[in-house]
Amino acid sequence: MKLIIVEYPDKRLKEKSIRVEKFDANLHELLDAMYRIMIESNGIGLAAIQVGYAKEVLILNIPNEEGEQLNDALIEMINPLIASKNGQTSYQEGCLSVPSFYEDIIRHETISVNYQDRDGNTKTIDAEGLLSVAIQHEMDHLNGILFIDKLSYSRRKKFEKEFKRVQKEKKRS
Ligand code: QAP
Ligand code: CO
Repeated sequence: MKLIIVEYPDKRLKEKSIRVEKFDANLHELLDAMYRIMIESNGIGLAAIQVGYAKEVLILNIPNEEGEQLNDALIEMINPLIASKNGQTSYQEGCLSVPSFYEDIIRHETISVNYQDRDGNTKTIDAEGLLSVAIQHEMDHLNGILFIDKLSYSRRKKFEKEFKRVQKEKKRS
């Protein structure tokens, strides 16, 4: 299975993802292929819609304090739901589907998330810091929301201007 990253302004990124019912070999193959392309693309989080599958599937691989991105830190979340949330935090976010653009986004500081693993087992994670931010960013993708959709009117205009400039540059080269 060879995946490619769907990039803004592709309409698929606005699709609402659908709950996973079957925890079968096809799901496992998708998860494995998502991990490969995320690592290859230097990402720390990826939702299935970013590779064209409108399913409630996301993966996260947050680097440790040494900056190492270890395989055993990989988290796979199927059908995630936020059970509780507290506080506010701001983080400079990016997205593999919106390359080379970064902006500060306000999120909940801590969250508790219920989800299923690749075998359909129910799990709960209490997250803070970058993991909390990353889960919220990836869960937004499942609802067709990009981080740039959360910008103020003036910041969004700044993005659109920057985006057009980069597109023109790409055409010339
Ligand atoms: C989502 O984002 C995220 O522009 C994951 O040129 C972002 O992995 C969660 C990336 C911030 C929490 C905080 C972006 C790689 C990767 C780029 C990513 C790029 C290369 C983004
Ligand atoms: Co993203």
